[in-house]
Amino acid sequence: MTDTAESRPEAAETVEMPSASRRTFLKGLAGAGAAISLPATAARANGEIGFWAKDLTDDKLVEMFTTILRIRWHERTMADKMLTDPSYRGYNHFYAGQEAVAVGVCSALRNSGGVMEADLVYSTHRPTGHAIAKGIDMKKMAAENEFRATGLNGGYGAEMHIADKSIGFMGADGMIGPGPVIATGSAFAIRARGSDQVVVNFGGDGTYATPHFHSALNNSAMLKLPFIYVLENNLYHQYAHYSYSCPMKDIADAAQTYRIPGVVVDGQDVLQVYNAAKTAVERARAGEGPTLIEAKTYRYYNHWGAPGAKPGELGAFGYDPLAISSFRPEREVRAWMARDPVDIARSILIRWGVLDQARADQIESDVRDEVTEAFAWAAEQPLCNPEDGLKHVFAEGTVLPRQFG
Ligand SMILES: Cc1ncc(C[n+]2csc(CCOP(=O)(O)OP(=O)(O)O)c2C)c(N)n1
Repeated sequence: MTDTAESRPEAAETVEMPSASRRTFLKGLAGAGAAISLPATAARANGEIGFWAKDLTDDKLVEMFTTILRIRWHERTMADKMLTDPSYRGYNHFYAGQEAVAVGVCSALRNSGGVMEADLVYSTHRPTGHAIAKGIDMKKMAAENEFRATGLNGGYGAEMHIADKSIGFMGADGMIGPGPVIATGSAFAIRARGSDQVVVNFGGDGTYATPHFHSALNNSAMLKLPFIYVLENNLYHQYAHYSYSCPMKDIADAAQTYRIPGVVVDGQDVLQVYNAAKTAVERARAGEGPTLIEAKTYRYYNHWGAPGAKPGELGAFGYDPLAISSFRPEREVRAWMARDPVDIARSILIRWGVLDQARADQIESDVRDEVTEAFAWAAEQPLCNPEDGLKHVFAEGTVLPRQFG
């Protein structure tokens, strides 16, 4: 086993990356398949990304792989519960398929010390992967997601409102749009305090067409804020391909308007994501301003919940009864699953001599036990009281209904 990585080869010589354009999307529908080749060097589009991952210790690399697995098995376990256990109350916008993005980014951050020390992450309606990568307590998150009183937020938030300030996980957000504006406000406060913290906002391709995306990039560029916008381009916002709301193939091109670095990375390769994130973090900490990172990725499950999925199987396929029609071809899902972030991370670490297959299998088995234990613990917790639902709101007392004017 090597400790660091003088002799390590580059993570991937070439990567198979499904194209983002609507034309290729339609071609995929017509049977041409979704995968095309893209040189890995494209990830270093503007030549400014360091190859930091080569210097990671073996322990850190194993921790990153373990966290990817933790997210994967959290999502699979929860999907199976939704499909098979009628007493299970939780729901989720599943993150499976996108794990390398959350882990690559959060591995480049400071993840302890509370809101005054840790780097801050603002998440989305698809938050469980970001939360696990930031270091959330999985037991308490599982309880929260099932509306249990001992959950992270007392059982009143559930999936789209989980938060844990102690690790700088500032919260999921059910609203598409406002997150980046709140995050840039935080970055402004950090600058005003003279802290070296950094703020990351995760957002989907669906956020490109919101005014908040542009406002956040413009303001953070003008004020050189320690802000990183990680745009997870999983091709679809809900059920619509992103080419319906964005004129560019690479959303990262939007960075040019604001004169900040815009970087495209293969979101299935945790080390490519880490390299880009680390470069952006160094820039932000040094007071040089924001970066937009676009990670090309894919979600294996449906937009919401587990329609189209089968217990014990990864991914959702076929007709989605919640959508007007099946919104993506099965072969596109399978093409992306052939470039799985778990497999890619595992094979890089084995190639680098950091792990062997037996140890990788043992780690995966331990993670599965850990996840099972978290869900079992959560299931035994007391439910929150509906009567307490108005606790922790800004005002107490009675407000008389009245009309204006
Ligand atoms: C202001 C607002 N409008 C509409 C919605 C409904 N909605 C939930 S998720 C979503 C699409 C999000 O797409 P994207 O940002 O690409 O993330 P993805 O779900 O693909 O991960 C929409 C429109 C919402 N949550 N908030």
